[in-house]
Amino acid sequence: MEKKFKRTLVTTALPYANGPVHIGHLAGVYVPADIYVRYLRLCGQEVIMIGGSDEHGVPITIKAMREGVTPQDIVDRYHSIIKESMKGLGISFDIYSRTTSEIHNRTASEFFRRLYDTDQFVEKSSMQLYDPEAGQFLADRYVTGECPHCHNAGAYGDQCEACGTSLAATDLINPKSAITGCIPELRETRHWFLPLDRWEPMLRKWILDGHQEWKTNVYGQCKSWLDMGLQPRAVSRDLSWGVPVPVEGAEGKVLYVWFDAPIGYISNTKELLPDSWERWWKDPETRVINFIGKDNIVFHCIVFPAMLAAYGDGFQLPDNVPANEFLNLEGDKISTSRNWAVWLHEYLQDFPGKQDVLRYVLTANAPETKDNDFTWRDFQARNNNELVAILGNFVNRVVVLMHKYFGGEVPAAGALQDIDTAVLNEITALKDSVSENIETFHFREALREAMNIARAGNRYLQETEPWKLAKTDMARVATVLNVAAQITGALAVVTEPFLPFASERMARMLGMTDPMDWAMLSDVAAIIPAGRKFGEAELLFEKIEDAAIEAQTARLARIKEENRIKSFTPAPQAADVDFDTFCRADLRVGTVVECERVPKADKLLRFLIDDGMGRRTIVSGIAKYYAPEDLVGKQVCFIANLPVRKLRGIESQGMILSAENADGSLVVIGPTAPVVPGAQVK
Ligand code: B3M
Ligand code: ZN
Repeated sequence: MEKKFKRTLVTTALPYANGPVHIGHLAGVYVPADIYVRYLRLCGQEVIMIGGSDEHGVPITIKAMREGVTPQDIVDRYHSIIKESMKGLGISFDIYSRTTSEIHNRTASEFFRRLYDTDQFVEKSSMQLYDPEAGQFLADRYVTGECPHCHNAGAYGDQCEACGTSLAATDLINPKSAITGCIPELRETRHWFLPLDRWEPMLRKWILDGHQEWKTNVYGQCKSWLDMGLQPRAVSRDLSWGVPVPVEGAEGKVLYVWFDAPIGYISNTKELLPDSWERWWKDPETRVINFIGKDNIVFHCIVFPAMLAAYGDGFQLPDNVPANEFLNLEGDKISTSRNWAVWLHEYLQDFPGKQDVLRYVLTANAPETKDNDFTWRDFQARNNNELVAILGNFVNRVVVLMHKYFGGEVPAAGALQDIDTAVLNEITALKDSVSENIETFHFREALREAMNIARAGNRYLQETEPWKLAKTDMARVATVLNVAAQITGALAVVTEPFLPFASERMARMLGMTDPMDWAMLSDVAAIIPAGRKFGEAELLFEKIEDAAIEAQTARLARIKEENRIKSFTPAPQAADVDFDTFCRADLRVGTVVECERVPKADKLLRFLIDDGMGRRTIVSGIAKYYAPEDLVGKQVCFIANLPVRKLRGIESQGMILSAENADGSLVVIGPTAPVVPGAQVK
């Protein structure tokens, strides 16, 4: 790629250490960032990738409170799960640190202090929600209530997740403390605000005039924020968990998590490169790229740049902020609190050795321009029909044929025919397209083009049929397999950013012992020299069977059911009924003598009940929930004095009582010990 800049600093949003990372985080941030960084490294560029856990903020303290442990326990637990699992997936951070580190504390504190000393803040008193029972102010997620915009009842004090609006706790209708559940009162408190309005002209010029090349979702969000007019934003909170506000008289106040977290990018660079970190932040020849999800756009494009500009001292603003949209799971929004996610650490356990499959599916389906859906069926299909059938199959065929005809040693090519030059030209065009797409953050398209190299390879073998030529013209077979070997070599290089594990195995199979680089593709006819000895053929990918997919979909079905039960709210109590009216309903116990399905009615069962007075027929709509034979001999409660009703031609003499479950299913009500048939229920 062209070298306008000397080096690239890639930052990845710091995930909150209040839970493990899931496929949404990966598709939105870490997989695309890793593809980008691996590609730049292959191109021989100077690049570092900065990551780390975001260990402050209210979600962490709330989780600690609910579990009865300390916030430090929570962040220790999830930081190590996140760090290990990212490594397991091959996300190649140069550093993955944390915002509870000593160096971060110092850096964030010093950052605040400098802005304070240079009058970059305004100090204001305002009325904030206070929980008198807990004896503390309720910042951000410590308050829930009704969203003033969309009227979702479960909005948080900093944001409504239903409509995406960012809120102040005092905006909520009917606010409630998440600590004690009590209704908060307003109390006065003093905070520091960053006057974003002062930076509006700079931000307008920098983004709206200077970065029209940004993704439309990013540019559009910035424009609408700027057009609404920027307001001062509080950068401190009344909390005990966080970086203390380094100002006298600020006891009990910490930096707002969104003030300290982006400074984490700087602290982590310092931790990685104590002597040269400034080069990565302050040299205009360094290019900073922030990979984030769409809910983080305003913080990275408006707030953090304003902080950096206020700090001065040469800090560079990001050159690009390639934010993605969201990934859904099987049609529903991914949610940590509802456990609706595929967790990376669990995936790595359930699918050992299949890191590349997940990387592939998340890239092929990346939510680059719109929200997208992850489904297990698509995961299986992409593995079986693309990775196995196209990429794995091609590489395997070439290596097997090389062993069969040339003892595994790549023969020299003879004179190239048109079909040979055509396929080599096609590979050149495709690898250029991969480059161009990666450099412009179009990773899905880049991956498609990389796979098109394998498609072209398969087509080439199909058209040249070396297994037929082998009967008559071994010289021609040598040329064909030499060309095919070049295509496998191109694949080993081109797939490295996307599928690093498979790429490494390809390189081993192809005897590529030197480290790979993108420059090897400058002449695609000469990637693998004649005389190169191939290793044994191994399968790059294996089929994923239905059973593995069904285990995952069954797990999701279980979670859905658990969530339904958790979110069940009983219907409000009905209006009072006087006792005499109630007593007019004649409730009885009877024993089921016969029970069978009503033909052509999939909901209905016909019961014959021994009611102590004789036999009566009752038709009931519970066929979906019971096998008729299981009910025979059971005792049930029924209303005996309802008028007779005809259902499907059958006269039903009463109604069997049942309770409706959270999922709408029905459970028949009966006595807890045997009673005499015909007994009255009182
Ligand atoms: N922890 C928010 C999030 O995970 C946040 C990102 C910080 S980036 C500096 O959405
Ligand atoms: Zn809302």
